[in-house]
Amino acid sequence: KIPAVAHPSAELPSEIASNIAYHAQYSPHFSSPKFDLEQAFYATAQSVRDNLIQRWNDTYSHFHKNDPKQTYYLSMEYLQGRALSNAIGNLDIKGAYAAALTQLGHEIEEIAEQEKDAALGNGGLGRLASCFLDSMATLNLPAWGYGLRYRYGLFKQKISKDGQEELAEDWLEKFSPWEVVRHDVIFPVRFFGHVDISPTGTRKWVGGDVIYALAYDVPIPGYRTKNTISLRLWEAKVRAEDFNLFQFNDGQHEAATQLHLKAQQICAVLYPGDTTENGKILRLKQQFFLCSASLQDIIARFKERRDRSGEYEWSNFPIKVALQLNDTHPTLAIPELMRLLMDDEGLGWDEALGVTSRTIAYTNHTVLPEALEKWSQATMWKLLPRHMEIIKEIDKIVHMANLCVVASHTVNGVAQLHSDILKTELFANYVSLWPGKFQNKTNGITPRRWLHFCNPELSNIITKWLNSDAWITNLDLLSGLHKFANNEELHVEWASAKMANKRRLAQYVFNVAGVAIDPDSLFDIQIKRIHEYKRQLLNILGAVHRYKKLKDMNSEERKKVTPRTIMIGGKAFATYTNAKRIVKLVNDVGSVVNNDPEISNYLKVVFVPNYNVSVAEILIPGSELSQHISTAGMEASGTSNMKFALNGCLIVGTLDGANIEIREEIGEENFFLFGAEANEVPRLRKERENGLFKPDPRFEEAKHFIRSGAFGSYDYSPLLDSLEGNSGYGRGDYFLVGHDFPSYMDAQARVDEAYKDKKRWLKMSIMSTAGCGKFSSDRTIGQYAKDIWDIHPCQVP
Ligand code: 26R
Repeated sequence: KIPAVAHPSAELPSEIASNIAYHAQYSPHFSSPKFDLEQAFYATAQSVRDNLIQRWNDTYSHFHKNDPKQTYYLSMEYLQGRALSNAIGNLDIKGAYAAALTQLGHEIEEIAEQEKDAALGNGGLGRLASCFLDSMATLNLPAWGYGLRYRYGLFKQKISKDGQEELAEDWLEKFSPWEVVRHDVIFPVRFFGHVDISPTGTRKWVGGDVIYALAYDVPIPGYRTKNTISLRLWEAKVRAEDFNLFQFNDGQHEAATQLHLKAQQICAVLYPGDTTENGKILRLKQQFFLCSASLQDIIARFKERRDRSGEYEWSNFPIKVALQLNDTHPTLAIPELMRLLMDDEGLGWDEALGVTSRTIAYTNHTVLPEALEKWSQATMWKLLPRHMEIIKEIDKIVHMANLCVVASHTVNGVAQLHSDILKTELFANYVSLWPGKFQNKTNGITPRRWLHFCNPELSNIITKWLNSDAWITNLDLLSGLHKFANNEELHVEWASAKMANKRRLAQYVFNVAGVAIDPDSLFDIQIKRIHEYKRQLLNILGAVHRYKKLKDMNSEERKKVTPRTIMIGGKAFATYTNAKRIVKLVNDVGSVVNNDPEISNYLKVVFVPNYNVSVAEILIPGSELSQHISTAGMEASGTSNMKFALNGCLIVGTLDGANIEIREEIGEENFFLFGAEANEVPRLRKERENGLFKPDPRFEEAKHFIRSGAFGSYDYSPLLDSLEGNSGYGRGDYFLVGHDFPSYMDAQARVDEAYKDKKRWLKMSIMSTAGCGKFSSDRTIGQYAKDIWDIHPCQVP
C-alpha cells in the first residue's frame, strides 16, 4: 500500500519514503511496478528532483526580480558524473534519504551506484566546467551554464587483447531523471545559405538549412543554500513543417526526412572525428549551434527584463551580461553576437564590436599546437557566410584563439605558469597592444564532490579535528590541520580512513580488472586522458624497470623492497594511435607482472578500465601516491593533482601547471619533484636533436626489455622509436621521456624510502590536505566574479 503523497521538500524519512513510493508507482517509465534497485534509483532521483524544482523556480524568480548582472558560461563540455548523491549531499538531506530508503528495503549507496555518469565531456576542461557550476550555485552567483545535449556521452572504453575498444555510451538509454525539457524555449539556427544585400546596403543572412534548438535544463543545487542554477543543454530538432509528408507518402522516405537526419547528427556525439571535410563541418555546426541558441536565449532574457524596466539600451548589454568562453570552442559567439546586433538590431560596426568585446571573456586551456583550433576559410564561407564577412573584418585568418583575444575584454590562463607562457609565447604579440587584458585564474575543484562526498571517512576526521565543518565552504580553514601534523592520535585516525578507502578501492579493482591487490602495498595512481605529453609512457617504463630489478634480486633482497601497486587509467582518443599503443602496453605489462608468482607480492600493474568521474571518486580517496608527470610547460594546469592532494595523497610530479602552486602551498618537503623545468625544454630538445643526449642505462634497459618481447609479441617499436632520434618513427623524444627518466627514477626511490617511515608519510599526507585551501573552485569562481565578470551574490532568502 502506498502512503499519502507528501510535500516535495519533505524532510521526515517517512514522508520522503512516501514521495519515493509515489514515483515508483506513478512515473510511467517501467511496465511492471517492481521496486528493484534500478526502479528505486529512478524513483529516488525523481523525488529529489521534485525538491530541486521548487528551489530552482525560486532561484529563477529571485534573479528575474532582482535583475543582477549574470554570467553565462559557454562550454562544449561538461563532465557532471552522477547527480543523485551530489544533490542529496548539497541539500544536506543524506540522513533522511538513507533512512527513507532503509524503510523501503534499500541502501542509499547501492541506489546511488545505479546512476550512469553524464559524461558530456572528455577531460579536465569539462570537469572544470562542472566544478565551476557547483561553486557558482554555492556562492549564490547569478550564473548559468550552456552546453549541448549529446545523444551519446564520451565513449565507453573496453579493454580487449588488442587494447582499447570504443563503444557508444548510451547515457539516455533509460532517460535522465534530472533534465527538464522546456518546450517553450526553442530557437532557429541557420546553416549555409547566403548573404542578401538590400539597396541601402544592409546585409541579411538567408536560405540554407534551419534547425531548431530546444532547451533541456538540468538543475545545479548549491551546497547548503536554496540557490539552484541551471545547466541549459540544447538539443537539435526540426519542426513538423519540415517533414515533407507528400514526399514521404510518395515513397521518398529519405528525402522527406533529410533535415531530421541533419538535426540528429548535430548532437549525436562529442568531438566527432574531424579528419574528413564532413567531420570538420559537423564540428563547426556543433559549435555554432551552441553559440547561436545560447545568444538568442540570452538576448531574449535581456530584452524581457529591459522591456519591463522601460526602454532598453544596447550599451547596457555588457552591464547585464557576462559571457565566458571555455576555450576557443565557442568562439563563434563573437561573430554571431556581432551579426545579431548589426543585422537584427541595427547597430553599427563600432557599436556592435564595443558591446561584444565588453561582454565576452576567454579562457585558454592549452598551448599544444594541435589543440589550437584553426579552420579553413573555404569551409567557413560555405557554412557561415555572414560570419565570415564579420571575421574577415576583425582579423585576417580564422585562428580562433587570436579572434578571441582581439574581440574580448579579458583573456586568462588556468595556472600561473600557463598564464605566463600565454603572455611570453602564444599571445606575445598582443601583450604590448593590450597589456591589461591578460590575467591568471588558477583552476580549482569543488571540495564537496572531491572530498566531503567521495571521502566521508576523511571528511569526518577533518571536521572533528577542526571542531567545525566550515571548511566545506571555506577551504582555507584546512590550514588548521597543520598544527596536528605530528599528532599521533590523528595519525591513527588518518591511517585508518586511508586503509578503509584502500580496501574499497582494492575490491573495485578486483571487480573490474580481476586483479587482487594488497591493501598494504603503496597505492600509486595515474588517471587522466592518455596523451604523450602526460607521459604515461614514463610511468610504465619506470614500472618495467622496477620489475626487471625485482627479477634480478634474490628473495632476501626483495623483502626489503616497498611493495607497490601501480594503477593507470584513462581513455585514448579513438584516432590517436600512439595513445592506444600506450594503453595496450600498460595492459600487456600488467598481464606479465601480475601473473609472475615470484614478483606478485612486490609489484602489481593494473590498467583500470573506463576511467570516468565515478571511478575517480573511488580511486582518489584510496590513493597514496599520484603521478602528474607531464613535460614541463605542456600541462596548462591539471586538476586531478588538486583532488589527490586534497585527499592526503602525495604527488610525484614535474614543475608544470598547478603542480608548482600545489608544491608551494603544501611545502617542497612534501612533494616528490623531478624533471626538467619549462625554460630548459627548448634547449634540451635541441641538444637531443643534435645528438648531444646521453641516455641513462636504466632507460635503455627498460626499452630493451620491452623490445625483447618480455611482454608479448606485439610490435612496440613504433612507440619506443618515438623516444629515439629523428629517424623512422623517431620524433627525437619530443616529450623528453629520456631526459627526465633518471631523475624520475630517483624521485621514485625517495618515495619508496619515505613510505617505509609511516610517521613521516602520514605527516606529509596531512600536510598535503592542510595545504590545499587555495585549490577550491569557490576561490577560483570568486576571482572570476570579481576580476572578470563583475557579478555579485544574489541569494534566495
Ligand atoms: C577542439 C579540440 C582540438 C580540443 C582540444 C583540446 C578539444 C578539447 C581539448 C581539451 C583541452 C582544451 C583540455 O581539456 N585542457 C585541459 O584543461 C584543464 C582545465 O583548465 C587543465 O587543467 C588541463 O591542464 C588542460 O589540459
